[in-house]
Amino acid sequence: MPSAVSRRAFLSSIAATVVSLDSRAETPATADGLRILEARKGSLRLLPEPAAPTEIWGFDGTAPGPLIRIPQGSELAARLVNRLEKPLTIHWHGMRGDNAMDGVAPLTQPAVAPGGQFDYRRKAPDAGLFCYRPSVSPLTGELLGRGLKGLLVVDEPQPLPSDADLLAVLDDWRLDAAGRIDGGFGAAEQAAGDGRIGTLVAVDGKPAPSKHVLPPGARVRLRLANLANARIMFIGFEGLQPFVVAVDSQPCDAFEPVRRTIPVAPGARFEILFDLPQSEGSAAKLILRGLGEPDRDLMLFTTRGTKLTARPPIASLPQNPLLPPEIKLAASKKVDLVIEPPPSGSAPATWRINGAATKAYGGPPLFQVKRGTPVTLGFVNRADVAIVMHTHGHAMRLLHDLDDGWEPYWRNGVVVPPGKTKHVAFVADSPGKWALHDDILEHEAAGLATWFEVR
Ligand SMILES: [Cu+2]
Repeated sequence: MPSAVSRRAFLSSIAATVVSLDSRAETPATADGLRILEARKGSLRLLPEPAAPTEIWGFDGTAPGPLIRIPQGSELAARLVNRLEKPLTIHWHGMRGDNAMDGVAPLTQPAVAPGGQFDYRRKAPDAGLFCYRPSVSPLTGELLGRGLKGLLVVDEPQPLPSDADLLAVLDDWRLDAAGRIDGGFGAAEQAAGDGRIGTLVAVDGKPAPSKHVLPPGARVRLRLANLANARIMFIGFEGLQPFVVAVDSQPCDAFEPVRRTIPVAPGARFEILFDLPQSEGSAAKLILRGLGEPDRDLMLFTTRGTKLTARPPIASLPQNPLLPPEIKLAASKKVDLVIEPPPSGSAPATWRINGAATKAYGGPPLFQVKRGTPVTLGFVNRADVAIVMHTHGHAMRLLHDLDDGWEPYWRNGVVVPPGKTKHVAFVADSPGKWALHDDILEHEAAGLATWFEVR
């Protein structure tokens, strides 16, 4: 009879095996530590037979691409090999600093031409869940919409105790009836509206829901990333009590989300801990709330086997000591972005920032600051659709609407509902040219994209 400890260790190894056996099989490094990420065509079974498998573009021909997993403080070294007919980069979404490795063409590097390659080498000072994906203005929406995306996990030295460590790429695919990817990228109604919303919701490259069988009482660490082009996902938890322990790669004090629901915008990551029910045969699940469509199941959990002994209450990850303990708002550089949607019926559809069309990453910077300057940004959304404003290279605080407090977690991207204004603050502590854009990629391609310079 194995002890609880060895049984837990055994279960952890099962969970690790499950993760490494799926479509996100971890990519091995070469002798010099370089991981090769080959962008090429592949196919994915998204619709049941008799539909044909869907032709996709993916890193190593899969979607999501291979999982990259490295220890905190180590070097991330990856070679992008472009076997597609489009220019590419890899943007390491959520990583702070190291501007030359941020992978935004043409802002931080020229795009890698078909047949070319590019080596990324950068330190990984923060532990957390990140993603990797191309950023090539204005093609990014098509590159992701055809499947170029993957996860990067930077492991903290002392992981939170858990019985299962699950990763989930949430995505949606826009398919025609035959299962082919809808080629209508850049459509004006998507650029001016909600973006490219997929017809098929997927978890890890397979139609939702994913199914997980674990022992009663198992503690689950679940790391979610929304890698869809445009769908803002409101995700509810049923049959379990979730605690958020990290948002957008940065740990926070563990908290139970209001109404057991989290809003997960494109590009957002959440780490959640929960305990499965104590009784065998119990069910728990994650649900994608409808917002005009029926609710649908995302992830289904069933308990089976020997009950595990209860663990101590869920604890927080250590906070990131590299982030500023305070941001001097009164002394901050204040920049408002008044964001206006394309006039109805206009083609091409062009968003405007502060009254003018931007030239995205090829135009002048929105602002320049000296390194170390606190910055407050106001996002004034004059559109009747939500936008998701993403700042590269920095972690931001979302400020309260009515006082100078802030939400108790860090963000890379914030949802600004239709007609609303949101303020964020951060310390511009990394020199370089940083993209600032809507992470609804059809909005970004249509001009809701600019940049700032830290000198
Ligand atoms: Cu990003």
